[in-house]
Amino acid sequence: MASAQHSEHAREPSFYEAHKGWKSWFITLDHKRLGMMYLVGTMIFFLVGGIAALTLRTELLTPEQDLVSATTFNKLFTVHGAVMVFLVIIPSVPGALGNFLLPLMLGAKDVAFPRLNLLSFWIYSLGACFFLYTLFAGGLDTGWTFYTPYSTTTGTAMVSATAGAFILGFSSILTGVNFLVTVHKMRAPGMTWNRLPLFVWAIYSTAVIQILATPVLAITLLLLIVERTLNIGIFDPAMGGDPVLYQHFFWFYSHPAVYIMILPGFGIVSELIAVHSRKHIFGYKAIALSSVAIAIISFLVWGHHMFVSGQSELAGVVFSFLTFAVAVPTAIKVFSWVATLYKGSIAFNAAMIYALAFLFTFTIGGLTGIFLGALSVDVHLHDTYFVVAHFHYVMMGGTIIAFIGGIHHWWGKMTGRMYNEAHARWGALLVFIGFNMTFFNQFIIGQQGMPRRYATYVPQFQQQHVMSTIGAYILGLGLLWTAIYLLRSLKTGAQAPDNPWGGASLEWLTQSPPIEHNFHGQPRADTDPYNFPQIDRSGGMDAH
Ligand code: HEM
Ligand SMILES: [Cu+2]
Repeated sequence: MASAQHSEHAREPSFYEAHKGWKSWFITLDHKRLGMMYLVGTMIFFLVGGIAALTLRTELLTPEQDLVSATTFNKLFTVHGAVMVFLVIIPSVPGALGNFLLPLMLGAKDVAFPRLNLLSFWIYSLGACFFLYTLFAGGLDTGWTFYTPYSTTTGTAMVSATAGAFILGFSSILTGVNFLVTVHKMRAPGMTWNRLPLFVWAIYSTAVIQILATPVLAITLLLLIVERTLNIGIFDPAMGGDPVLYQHFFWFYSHPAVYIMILPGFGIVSELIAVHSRKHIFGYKAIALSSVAIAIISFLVWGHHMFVSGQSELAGVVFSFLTFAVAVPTAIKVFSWVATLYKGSIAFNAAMIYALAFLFTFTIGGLTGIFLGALSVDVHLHDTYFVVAHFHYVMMGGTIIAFIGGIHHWWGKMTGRMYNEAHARWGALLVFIGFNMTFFNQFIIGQQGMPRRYATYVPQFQQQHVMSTIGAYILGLGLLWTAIYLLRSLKTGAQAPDNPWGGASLEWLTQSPPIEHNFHGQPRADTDPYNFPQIDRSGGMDAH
C-alpha cells in the first residue's frame, strides 16, 4: 500500500519546510523549488501577455482605429507574441512541471546537474529582464518573428529584444541537456525504458529538440544584432544581404520549436487520460516512439512557413509533402488517447475535463495545420486570421489547456492542498467556451480574407471580431477565476493525500508535498506506470 511507506516513518518536513528564508529559494538546488519558481515566473508573464492580448481584442471591437495608435497596436502584438512564445510556452511545461516531476517520476533524488538547473533558471530571469527593458525602452514593432529587412531598420528596441531571446535560448538548451542526462542516468532500479511514464518520454523528446534546434536561433539572432550594430550586410538586401536566408534560419529553429511547445503538452495528456479513466494506456510504445518521430520529422518541414516567400516551387512541393508526414505520428497519439478512453471508467473531474478539452481543441488545431501545409491552400490563407486561429488552437488550446490540466492533476502533490473541485469545473467550462468563441470565429474571417496584424478592417468582419473579443473576455474571466481558487486553496484547501487519484507512477509514492530528497530510501519500479487494474485490486500500490 502507498501509505505503508509512511506508516513506517512519521510525516517529515516537506521541501518547503526544510529550509526557510528568501535565500533558501534564491540559491536552491532543489528541482522542486526551481519548478515552483518557474511556475510563478511563467504565470506572471502569462498575465503580461494576456493583458496585451485583451487590449488588442478590445481595439478590434470596431473596424476603425480608436483605442490605440497603429504603432502601439504593432507593439502590442509583438509583446504579446514574443512574451507568450519565449517567456511562457517554451519554458512553462518543462520548467515548471518538468522540473518538479521528472526526478520524482524517475524515482531520483534530483536532476543530474542541480547547479546547472539553478543556472538555467537565472538565465531565464536575465532574459526576462531584457524583455522588460524592451517594454520600458518603448517596445518593439516587428512581430515576434523579427523578420528582416524591417527588423534591421526599425527604430524600436530591437537589440534588447533579440538579446533577450538569445539569452533565453541558453536557458532552454541547458534545461534540455540536464533532462536528457537525467533520463539516461538517474532512473530508479527496475525503471526500464518501457516503464518510463509517457510524460518523461515527451520531456525527453523535447530535450532533443531544445539541444539541437535552439543554437540555430541563437546564431541567427546574433547575426541580426551584428548586422544592425556593425552595418554588415547579412540579411538586409540594401546592404547586399538575403532576407530569405533569415527566414530559413529562423524557421529551421522555430518549426521544431513548436514541438518544444506541444510535445510536453502531449505528455501531460497521456498521464491525465490514463489515470482518470483508470485504464492501461493504449499503445504505450506507439505514443512514446511517436514523440521521438515527431522530434525527428520536425527538423524537415520548416519551409511550410515560406511557401510564398520566393523559395523554389520544388522546395514548396517537397516541404508540403513532408509536412503531411508529421500528421501520422500525431494521429497515432490522438487515436491511442481515444482508445484509452474507450470503456474506461472516466472520472469527469477538472483535470480530465481539461484533457478532453485538449483532445477537442488540439485536434482542430492539428487538422487546420494540414490545410496550411497544403501548398495551394496556404497561398490563400497565408498571413490571414486563419493562421492566428490555427496556432492558438495548437498553443493555447493544446499546450496551455494541457498545462492547466496538469497543474490541477499535480496541484496536491506540488502544494499539499486540494482545490475546490466544483469551482474548478466551472473554471474549465468558462475557459473552454471562451477559448472556442475567441478563436473559432477567426477561422471564418481568416478564410474570408481578414489579414492578421491589422488594427483596422472592413466592416463586413465586425460581427465575428466582436464575438471573438467577447470570447476573449470570457476566457480571461475563466483564467482569473482559476487563479483565484487555486491560490485560495493554499490557505483554505483540504490537506492533499499522497495519491489523490490512484496514480501508479512513482511521484505518487512520496508524501504531498514531497520531502526534500523526494523519497525515503530508493523506490523501485516493479510494474509499468499504467498498471491500474492491479492497484485497484490490491487496494493500493506497493511502496517497495
Ligand atoms: C489569452 C488568450 C489569447 C488571446 C485573446 C490572444 C489574442 C491574440 C491577438 C489578438 C493576436 C494578434 C493577431 C494579429 O493581429 O495578427 C495574437 C497574436 C499572437 N498570439 Fe495570442 N492570444 C492569446 C493567447 C496566446 C497564447 C497562450 C500564445 C502562445 C503561447 C499566443 C501566441 C501568439 C502569437 C505567437 C501571436 C503572433 C504575434 C505576431 O503576430 O507577431 N497567444 N494573439
Ligand atoms: Cu512550422
